[in-house]
Amino acid sequence: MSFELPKLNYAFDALEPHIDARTMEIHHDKHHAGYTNKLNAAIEGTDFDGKTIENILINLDMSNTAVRNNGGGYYNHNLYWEVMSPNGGGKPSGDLADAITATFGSFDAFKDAFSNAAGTRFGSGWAWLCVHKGGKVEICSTPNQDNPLMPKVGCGGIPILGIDVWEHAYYLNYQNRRPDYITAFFNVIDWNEVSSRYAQGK
Ligand code: MN3
Repeated sequence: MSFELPKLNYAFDALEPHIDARTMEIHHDKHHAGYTNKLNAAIEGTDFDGKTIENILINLDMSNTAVRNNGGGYYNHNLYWEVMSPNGGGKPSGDLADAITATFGSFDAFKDAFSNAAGTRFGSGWAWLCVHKGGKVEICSTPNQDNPLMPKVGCGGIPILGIDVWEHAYYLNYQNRRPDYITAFFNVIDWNEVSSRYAQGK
């Protein structure tokens, strides 16, 4: 069994003007495809073959850099595409909104904290909103293609929202202006999808 590059649920240009079509196309068809192919090559014939990506990452030996980098890259981008939507933006409601308010005090305070985590991640990496068992949410950032499912990485828990802050995610449109990309990302967050992941993860 091998992992497949998922199809996007929307067109490459569907997230414009927030994320441009060319960036989306290269990011999905080249970068994510590359992680997928290299992950498959790294696990072929090993004990990982046939396991779910979550199972692989949770039980990962962090010294296995091929699976760490490419398995992380495969999982992280799957999540990233799905938590964005042309109909996104706004704020969460229901249980997720309550959990965010309980931890951060308000949605605006959460937005500041998440933006800060994404903006201050030095070099390449990701910022996450994760849910812990019981429903508490937490923000962290991780380098490269690491994520909190991996042993002793970031805040732990299950990622329910993630932003890619590698330059390949924004450089064509925003150049060095990562903060502008982070602000724009909030206009495409699919809070229904994040809420559904919160409900499953808690
Ligand atoms: Mn990327």
